[in-house]
Amino acid sequence: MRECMSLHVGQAGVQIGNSCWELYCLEHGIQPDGQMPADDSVGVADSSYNAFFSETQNGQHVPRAVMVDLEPTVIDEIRTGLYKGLYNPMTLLTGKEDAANNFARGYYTIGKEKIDATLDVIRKLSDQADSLQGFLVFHSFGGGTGSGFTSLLLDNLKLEYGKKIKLEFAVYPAPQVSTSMVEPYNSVLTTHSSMENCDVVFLVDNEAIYDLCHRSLKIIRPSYTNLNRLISQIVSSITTSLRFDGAINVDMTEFQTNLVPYPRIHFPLVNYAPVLSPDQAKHEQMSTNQLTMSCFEPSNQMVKCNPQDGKYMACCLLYRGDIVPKDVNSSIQAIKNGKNVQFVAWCPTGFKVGINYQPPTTVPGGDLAKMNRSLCMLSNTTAIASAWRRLDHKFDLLYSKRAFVHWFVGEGMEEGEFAEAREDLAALEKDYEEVEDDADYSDLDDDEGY
Ligand SMILES: Nc1nc2c(ncn2[C@@H]2O[C@H](COP(=O)(O)OP(=O)(O)OP(=O)(O)O)[C@@H](O)[C@H]2O)c(=O)[nH]1
Ligand SMILES: [Mg+2]
Repeated sequence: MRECMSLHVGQAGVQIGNSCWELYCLEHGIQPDGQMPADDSVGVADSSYNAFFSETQNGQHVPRAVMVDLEPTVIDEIRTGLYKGLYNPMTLLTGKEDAANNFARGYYTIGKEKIDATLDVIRKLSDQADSLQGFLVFHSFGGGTGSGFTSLLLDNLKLEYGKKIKLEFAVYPAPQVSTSMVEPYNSVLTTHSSMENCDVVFLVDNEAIYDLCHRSLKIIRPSYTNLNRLISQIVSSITTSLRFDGAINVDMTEFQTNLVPYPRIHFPLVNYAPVLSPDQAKHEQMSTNQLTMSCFEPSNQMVKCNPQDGKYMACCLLYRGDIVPKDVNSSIQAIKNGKNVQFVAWCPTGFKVGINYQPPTTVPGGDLAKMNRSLCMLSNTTAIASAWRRLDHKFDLLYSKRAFVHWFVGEGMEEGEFAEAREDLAALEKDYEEVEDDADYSDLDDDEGY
């Protein structure tokens, strides 16, 4: 048993978490009160879900999750909602006052008051586990808690659980649903601060998700609930190998090994298909080949960028449902033969494949059609560097006028941290350029920023 602990920080982290745990429960047949009728029946050999749920003496399945927000309202919704009986109340942590969209409040002033209590709960859950594999951390880049408190937490996790894997799901800010002016600051500060504390970061660009909901699911004005339901499908696909036994299942460490050629180049692009509403799905059945092809389309990306402008370093394909390995092989062959997917010269065009034979589950009354197969692709492409360029540009516009900086300095931050963080992001952009050109990389592992 290799347990995984989920940490949900700030509004976005908690609300996405809520949606993920709802979906996990449906997938594993766990009721909102934690009971799992199928668990008692004889012959249930697969208990991999216990990596994500701990089981109490009376048969209740409790998420190995900690939710923390510096203010109470978001977590109060869970405390009073349908799934209130699912969580251990000890693992729902709230403060009195939020970080007001300010990294420095989340990291220094307000966050400091909550960090010990949070670490205590994490320690308790970790003590209950036989062999904790690592952490999944959910948060926004833009919020004060999501950026600042997450960074503080990761600093502490590094000290206490140095070797354990840390995967992040981070919400990349989008103008459509933006909540503050200073999101570029918070994003750059938290990315800099977590660069060395995190192994893999899956970016979820709210603009890309919003467009998918709007265009593909025909939702006129998508709400956070709509966005989060789609995000949770993706999180579920990425974590199936951790929660299910399967014939061709790939371990999480194995994905990491395959996806991250250099420690800092750890932001894979996620694609998902099919994204169809129940109405559309009546007319469409996708073959494995069509599914694979459509997963390579830019409209199915979770971050807005153009893969044609970059090169791939690695590619993992996570299939679910009614899938035959032979069809997967021929689909990959077709992709390789196409001109669209260009790999860096130093990397063989290897595709890593995972198959989970259980079809994707949908939430009753949700936006996604019930399909008998789906595909989630994780690729490390240099094209994602454009997401950093966009963010850095917005940072520069604000910072050139030192706009809003006093709010951060007033909460204990030194102005020098802004420049330092921004330089680190410039170095990251440069790192992507270097891996893309086909020169000699023998010095990439030494001290030059790698
Ligand atoms: N996808 C998604 N994004 C969200 C959600 N809630 C907030 N966001 C985004 O997250 C950013 C704001 O951060 P929040 O997570 O609300 O802030 P917080 O972490 O609670 O921090 P403070 O409120 O400042 O203490 C904006 O970019 C929002 O668009 C959500 O439920 N889903
Ligand atoms: Mg908040």
